[in-house]
Amino acid sequence: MKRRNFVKKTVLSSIATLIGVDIVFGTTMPNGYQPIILQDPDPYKMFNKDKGMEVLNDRPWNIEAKAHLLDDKITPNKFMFIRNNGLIPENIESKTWTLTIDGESVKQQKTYTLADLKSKFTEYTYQLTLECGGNGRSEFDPPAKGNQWTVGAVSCAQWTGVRLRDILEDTGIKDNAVYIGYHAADTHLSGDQKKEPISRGVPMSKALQDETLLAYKMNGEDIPLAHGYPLRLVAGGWPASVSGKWVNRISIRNKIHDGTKMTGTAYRIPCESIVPGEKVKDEDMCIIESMPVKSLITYPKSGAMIDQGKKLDIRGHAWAGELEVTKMEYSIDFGATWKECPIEKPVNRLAWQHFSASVDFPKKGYYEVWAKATDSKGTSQPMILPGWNPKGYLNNACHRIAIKVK
Ligand SMILES: Nc1nc2c(c(=O)[nH]1)N[C@H]1C(S)=C(S)[C@@H](COP(=O)(O)O)O[C@H]1N2
Ligand SMILES: [Mo]
Repeated sequence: MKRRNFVKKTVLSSIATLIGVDIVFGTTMPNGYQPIILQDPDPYKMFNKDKGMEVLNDRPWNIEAKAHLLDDKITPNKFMFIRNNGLIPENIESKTWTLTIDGESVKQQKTYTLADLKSKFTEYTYQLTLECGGNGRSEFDPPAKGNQWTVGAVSCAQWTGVRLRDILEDTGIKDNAVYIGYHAADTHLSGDQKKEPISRGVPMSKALQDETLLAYKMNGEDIPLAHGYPLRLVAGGWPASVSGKWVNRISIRNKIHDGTKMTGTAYRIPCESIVPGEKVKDEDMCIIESMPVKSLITYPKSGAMIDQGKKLDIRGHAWAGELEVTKMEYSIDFGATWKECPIEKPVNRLAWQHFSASVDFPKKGYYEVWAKATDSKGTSQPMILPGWNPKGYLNNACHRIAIKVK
């Protein structure tokens, strides 16, 4: 065999290995051609995301928004961050999808189709804030491993579905129930079907709240595949990792759920604050529950320029886990002084709230606008980084934007 043909044959067979089947007309395939099936997928097209979104990882897919993209009161899909721990399930058939409720503390194990859920239970719609526990991780020092989220791993879409409580009451809950844990259809990165990428849960008190939904719609439409089609758990105000996507089983547990990413440093922080970098004993780690108070300036975009003598209208959102934001302030002098501005009531519990202000700048030059929210218990956002923790969770430092007055 001529060397050129030999090279082509070996290249062909290695491409065929990647594809998994033979390339039937491989000999007529142009030299150096990359078959479409091996070309990199365009995540923006694949997930219908705005081109301004930032891809942090492609295996698994992790994509975040930027502050100015989150200006809408209800986050549309194109600006919604994607956080995956494993591989998105393929070939989902909503007609044959089922949800099973089982576990040590279920009275009667039951399995429901989506049609059962929709016909047997009352439908509710809530706008719910979902923020990744690791949002803001990129600022921690020493750095924490994981996706380097800046500020854009938060969303507040409108979710429609049935109350988890109604389903759990339909199966019956034993007196010894402590926690629920979800199981889902995504695949572990290793491809090992026995391993779960993530399987988290919440205490019964959170599971039984009015706003904890098993949702089949997002913003009035079928949930986009990347966000959990055809069924996802939505528990607003808590780290979004408890809002299981592609959920097909929920266990009522007689102990704290011990699924993947419930233990060690995953979604757990030192119960007491520690020196940055310090090792923490396993028994001194606590599971993250309600997310801390936080806010985001969504208009204008950082770096905006305005003319001297003009006021600048700023706006954004604030949220506080299980609590409400009761006070909103901004500073243009690096936090030396603060001015209060109006904060709207949430449309429903666990939805983010909106603030706006008309800001006056005394003269030409560089400024930063810092925003600070305070929750109903009187806790405010820290101006800079809060307590260090091994995985870089819960960075709720004041959001800051740059402004030039010319
Ligand atoms: N089945 C499943 N559910 C999941 C995840 C996952 O990887 N698999 N990631 C969780 C995490 S860590 C977050 S922050 C949210 C992200 O939700 P989103 O991708 O819809 O924004 O989904 C949670 N639910
Ligand atoms: Mo997350």
